[in-house]
Amino acid sequence: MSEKQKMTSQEAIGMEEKYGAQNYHPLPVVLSRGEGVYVWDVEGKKYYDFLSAYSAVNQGHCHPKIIGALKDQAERLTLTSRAFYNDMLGRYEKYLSEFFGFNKVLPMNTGAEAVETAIKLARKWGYEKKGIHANKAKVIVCQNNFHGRTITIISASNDPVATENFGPFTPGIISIRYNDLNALSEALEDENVAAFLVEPIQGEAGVYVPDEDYLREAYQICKENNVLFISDEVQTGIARTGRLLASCGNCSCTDKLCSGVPEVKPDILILGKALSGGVFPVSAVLANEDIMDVIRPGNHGSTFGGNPLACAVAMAALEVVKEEKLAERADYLGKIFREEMNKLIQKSQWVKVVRGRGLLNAIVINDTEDSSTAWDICVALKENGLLAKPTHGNIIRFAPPLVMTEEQLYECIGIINKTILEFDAQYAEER
Ligand code: IF1
Repeated sequence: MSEKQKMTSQEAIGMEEKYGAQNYHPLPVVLSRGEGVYVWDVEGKKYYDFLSAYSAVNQGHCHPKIIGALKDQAERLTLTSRAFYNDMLGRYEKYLSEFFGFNKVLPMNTGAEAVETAIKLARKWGYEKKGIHANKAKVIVCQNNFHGRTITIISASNDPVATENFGPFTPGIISIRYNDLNALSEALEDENVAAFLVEPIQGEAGVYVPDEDYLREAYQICKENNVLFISDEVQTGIARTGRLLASCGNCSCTDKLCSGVPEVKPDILILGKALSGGVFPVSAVLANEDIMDVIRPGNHGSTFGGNPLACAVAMAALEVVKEEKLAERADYLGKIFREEMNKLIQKSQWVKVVRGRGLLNAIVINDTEDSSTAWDICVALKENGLLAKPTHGNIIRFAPPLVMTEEQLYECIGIINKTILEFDAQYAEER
């Protein structure tokens, strides 16, 4: 970019405010460059990224291998549509199937599209394989879920901010409490249920980790009732939680991390975000043939889904996960992080709880949900060189890129400690 084109943070924020729909309330920082675990603002200040674009940038910003694949493929062929075959899609589908241990892939773009796809697939399976009467199929979801922004998906949401004045909503959804097996058993008594859609860890709800045996048992009772278990791993997948998938013990991950973990192999697996390393939207629905074969030509699709550029980028992004052992790294660093946050809890009146798995963690701030404390802490963290974002008022999510080193993590823990203990000192002074 030429000097003339450069702008200040204030100018950039002003333009977004003037010309953009106001559907976000971002932290006041304007980023213009990223590399690995770091991002830089337009004034050149460097930050640790502790959001990773909501876990899309697990492989780190602008990973050279992924960007290399992007450039190579961009110079050859970017889009054919599915009206014709291309020489990358089959290769990618084979790679993805083997990587995650399924035998069929349906490629899409965004996470929400993949969730929609999974719901369509489950309904069609319900009618054609399970024998549910026409238009009666239901899908069970969990309270406080986050699966995306389309009308059908928000029909499954109980967040008033996401749903108010967007009705009428899609019927056929049953909402039950998360982490409640009795509620699931009860809901499964309805023979029109085609599927149970669940996040293995609820991200947006505030990184809510269910009981140890929840997913395995939930899967079991779904099987007993001939109901599909759909795992939304858009946020938890691709090594984020210290294993390749948060729900799956039966995949091709090379490491020992899966063993000893409750073995759940979802009937339908939904991936997005880090499937492309955050380069551009690439999502996928995976299932075995006996489910996927209800989808026939014309039933579903997307102009961009399965484009050769996405195929090249996603394969590179998954290679990086394997080569750089990102699941092991997330597992190891996550333990250090929670240990250190538990020490901070002893010292600070502002931090109540730390929870999470791998490098998907959150701290709960000791203040009311409508207080601005978590926001103020995030602004102070930004000043000290670390970017994170509050969720649900008083919760701060911490999800750095998984390529972080132990040394970098300790530096970040230092920043978090210093920032929060400054809040304690300030509070003591005010009293
Ligand atoms: C936004 C949250 C994260 C997801 C799961 C599907 C999707 C998402 C489990 C849809 C997307 C994003 C969307 C983003 C904020 C973000 C988010 F805070 F809202 F919940 F990550 F924590 N399933 N999550 O988490 O994927 O269509 O966006 O590609 O601003 O809406 P998408």
